[in-house]
Amino acid sequence: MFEKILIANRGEIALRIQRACREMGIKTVVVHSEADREAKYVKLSDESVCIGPAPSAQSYLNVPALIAAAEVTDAQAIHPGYGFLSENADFAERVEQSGFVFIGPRPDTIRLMGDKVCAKQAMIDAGVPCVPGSDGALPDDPATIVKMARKIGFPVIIKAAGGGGGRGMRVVHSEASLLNSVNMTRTEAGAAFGNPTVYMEKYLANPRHIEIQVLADEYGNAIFLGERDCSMQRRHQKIIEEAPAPGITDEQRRHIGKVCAEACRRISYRGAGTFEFLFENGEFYFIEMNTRVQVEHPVTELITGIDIVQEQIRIAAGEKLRYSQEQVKLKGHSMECRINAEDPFNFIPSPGRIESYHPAGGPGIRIDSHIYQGYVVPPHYDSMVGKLISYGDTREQAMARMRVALSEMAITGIKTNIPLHQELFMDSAFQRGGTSIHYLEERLSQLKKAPQ
Ligand code: MV4
Repeated sequence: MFEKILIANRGEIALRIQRACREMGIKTVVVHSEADREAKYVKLSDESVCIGPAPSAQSYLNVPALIAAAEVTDAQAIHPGYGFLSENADFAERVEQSGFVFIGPRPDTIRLMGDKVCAKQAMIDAGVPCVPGSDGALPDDPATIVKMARKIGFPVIIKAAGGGGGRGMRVVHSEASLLNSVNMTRTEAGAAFGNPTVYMEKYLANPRHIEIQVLADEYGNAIFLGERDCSMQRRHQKIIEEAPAPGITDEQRRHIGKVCAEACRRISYRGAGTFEFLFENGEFYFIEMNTRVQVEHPVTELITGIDIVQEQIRIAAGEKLRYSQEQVKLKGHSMECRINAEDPFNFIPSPGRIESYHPAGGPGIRIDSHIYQGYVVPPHYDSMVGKLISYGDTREQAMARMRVALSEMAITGIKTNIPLHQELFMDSAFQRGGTSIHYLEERLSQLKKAPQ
């Protein structure tokens, strides 16, 4: 096992990774920007290195500074967390070339999944169900594009191969706007991702977003850890996640889970990963694969009892998976509220000093957060300041515990989205479960039209 790991991230996930390391007896190096110097998790680490000024381009995305920090501290491995450089194949490659272990998949796997056309082709080859579409990059010939769209049937969606997570895509409702939309998406994709390649899919009007968590080792072992429903989102920012997904049968879960684990073996996947699907009319359609630990991993941890970050570290150290599929038992229900420093209804960021902090607690409550009274939320980064996670024997119990926790939780000095979560946990459609990816935005526009 590693003796020392460098954590190339900040905030709650830096603390989460540090906790996993400390529990395993691994020393930690935390890198931080000038804006994060005073954070408590920085002081809790065995060593810390300032890697640059506040803007992430000069600190958390500064590859030479990160490699130098690993060199001067004699770290053996680097955990990238999520966001920042976590899905940057060039970074993973530089880490390995410099003699460190990258805690994640091999660089070529990250590169494969980063190109959404290649990723989809790999999944089709591996037997994963995908959204019907162009089966590869769109050609230049306008007549062929029109023919493809007619065959798929309108509406269609044009997506950039270099996009993902909602960036670089455009819905097309009729033939009249097709070629113009393709050209605009190409131009934007070329500018944003340096790759003008686009592809076409049938546009699913009202799907849910359901994802499968997997773990795979270097020896061809791969398992799935059930699914998460992440449909409650606004502008591609998830705000509530849960596991398992309401209404998914054991049969559906076993089937799609087996397909994902098999795909991992097929592509020799290594580490933790997530297969993202759209789910509509009882069918799963693969859209993307994430090759990092995700924000919402705790809901899976709570229903499986498996520490996903520790497993990432063990796999990176060359250990075999410690669980067979039969040993993975899903039990109970878990929900997660992302707590953001922002206005709860207009979403304007609200950085600043936390004057008081009263965390929630009690049975079935977990908080993953680096905040404390007196902590200053810097304005330079993502507004998420923590995650409130509940667990119960049933979905109803997990929801009831979340309602109590949301009423106890008090953060003053900055605005947070806790009031929005309180409203959503009283919402009858959400209480029934199974709302689509469009539900929150529709609900918010109703609130705007009819205040109170
Ligand atoms: C889609 C889709 C409908 N049909 N693809 C958005 C993020 C990226 N991961 C894929 N996305 C979508 N792809 C087809 N063929 C709708 C979305 C989508 C979405 C997906 C997941 C979560 C939130 C979303 C919000 C808007 C659109």
